Amino acid sequence: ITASKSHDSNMAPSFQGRESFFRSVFANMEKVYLDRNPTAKAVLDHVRSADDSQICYDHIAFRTFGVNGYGIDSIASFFLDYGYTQKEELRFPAKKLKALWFSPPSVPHPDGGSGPLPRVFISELLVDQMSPQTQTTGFKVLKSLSKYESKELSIVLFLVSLPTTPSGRADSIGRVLFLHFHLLIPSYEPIYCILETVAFNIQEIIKKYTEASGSGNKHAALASALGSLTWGKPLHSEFQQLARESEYAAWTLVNGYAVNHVTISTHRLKSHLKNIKSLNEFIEENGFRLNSEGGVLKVSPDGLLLQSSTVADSISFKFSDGVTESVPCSYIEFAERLVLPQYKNLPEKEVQEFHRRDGFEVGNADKIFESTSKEQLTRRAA
Ligand code: OOG
Ligand code: NI
Repeated sequence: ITASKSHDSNMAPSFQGRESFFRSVFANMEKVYLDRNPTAKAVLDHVRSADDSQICYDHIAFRTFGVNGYGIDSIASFFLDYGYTQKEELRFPAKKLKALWFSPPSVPHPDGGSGPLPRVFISELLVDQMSPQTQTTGFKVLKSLSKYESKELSIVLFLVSLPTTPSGRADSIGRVLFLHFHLLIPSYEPIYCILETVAFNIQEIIKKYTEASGSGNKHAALASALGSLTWGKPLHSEFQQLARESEYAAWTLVNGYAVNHVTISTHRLKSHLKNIKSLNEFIEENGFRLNSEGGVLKVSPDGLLLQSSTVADSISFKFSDGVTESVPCSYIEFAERLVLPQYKNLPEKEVQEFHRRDGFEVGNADKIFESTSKEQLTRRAA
């Protein structure tokens, strides 16, 4: 007995130590999230004051760039190392996204004050499916060779140099402009300046930042817990270009590995708020807007997974070129998992999490992704 006792006490601390380290990393990720997202914090406070149960998270979510080791695996490895199991894959062809979810290890004493661990939902942008062409948005004056100026008029004739075409093309643009001005003002002398095209390529912008982070992908969990980007801040124009093609890409460029959302498990609450429809009403009554994409309540085809979410908060972001603008940050989600048909006769007190609908649903998720979209955010400001 003595031997087995001492064996137990040798084992217990190592397991507890491991779990407590995991929980402390997780708590820091959550702290960064709550500090940055006043809506998420206020929603949790409101739910806590109306329902005196310990709030359980159904899941937490992250976004990543699916390129050169920066995708799902980069942040998943931390959860896998701490006992999580990889589950199903979800595909979002229109958004060019893929996601995986991970189930938590079972915790020996879930009610010992610490509560069960949440599922983890991680998505990635399929970067190689982004438009590969370099797109030109305009011209920037490189060097002005001469200028026509009179009291009434100030004209510069542009000699345009395109990086992709030899100077012949540039010269012809210059000539066209010259002819045009010559017709307007016959005395007009050709005046030249050199323009540089403003060109961008979505894939290259993403790779520029992920590559510049060095081995940042190996430290995704650390970055998330510290609330730091592993790459430098982008130019404002780069953020805008990405947003034009993929709002997800733009979000990930400025938020990196920060928690995208946590989800309150509504069926584990005690009050009437355990019903997600009541919770939605409660949230709206308290002045918060819910993501209305495809209707506020998202229901899986089997009717057993019900989800809703707030519209993301925005945060003021200083881009590397000095431009400061507000960018979308994170949101908070709600999920109610109903009891599976085979357990429908179980007395309510006996129902446990594994008796309920598990996993995620592409149709629901597709709409929840919109919680950070410009459309939902501007609807909010209106
Ligand atoms: C994830 C959206 C999907 C869910 O629970 O289905 C989702 C995201 O916005 O990154 O959270
Ligand atoms: Ni979610």
